[in-house]
Amino acid sequence: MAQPTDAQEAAMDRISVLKTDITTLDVDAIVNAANTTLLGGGGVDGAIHRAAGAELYDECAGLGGCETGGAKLTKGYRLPARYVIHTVGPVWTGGDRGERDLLASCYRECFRIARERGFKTIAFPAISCGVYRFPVDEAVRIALRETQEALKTNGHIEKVIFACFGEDTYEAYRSYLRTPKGA
Ligand code: AR6
Repeated sequence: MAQPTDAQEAAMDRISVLKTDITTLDVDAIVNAANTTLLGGGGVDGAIHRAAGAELYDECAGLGGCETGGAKLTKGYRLPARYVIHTVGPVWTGGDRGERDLLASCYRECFRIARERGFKTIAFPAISCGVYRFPVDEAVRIALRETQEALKTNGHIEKVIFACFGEDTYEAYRSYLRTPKGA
């Protein structure tokens, strides 16, 4: 595994990995791992819609869906988070259909919206790592690479939280982030 550079280490100070339910987080925006309809589903999507209430569904219904790799913003309604950024991760089908680039695009699009809105705190679930079956190690590496890249040019963001529900994603983030420089 490649070792982190100084710039990456500086970015890591603004990254937290928590084992938690993302719907409980009091941040500017939480990210939803949605599907192209944006009309809800299972996993983290279902949890976010349940916690936010019916008004979230109503706003989503007016958005006209979202393409894979894209992202759209709504309010957070009954969530402690002010906003929800809905992104659509790729379904993993072996890696030959642009899945890695599409997942990277999800993170870039979320950070683009965060920059436009001046968000200071943002929390991500492990996009595509559930029903969409993306290999966790690779997904975590893509998430951290895109986050470090975004943090280099976005001084506004104070904290990026990776909200992990399962042990697999939590351990993958922890093991990547605790690898000491030069080890
Ligand atoms: N907080 C944080 N993470 C969670 C939570 C939660 N409350 N609940 C689940 N996770 P998934 P995907 C984790 O399947 O793979 C939906 O039906 C979960 O353990 O939610 O992108 C959508 O509508 C996993 O690590 O999303 C789509 O149809 C991660 O979130 C489809 O699933 C993502 O798992 C999207 O699939």
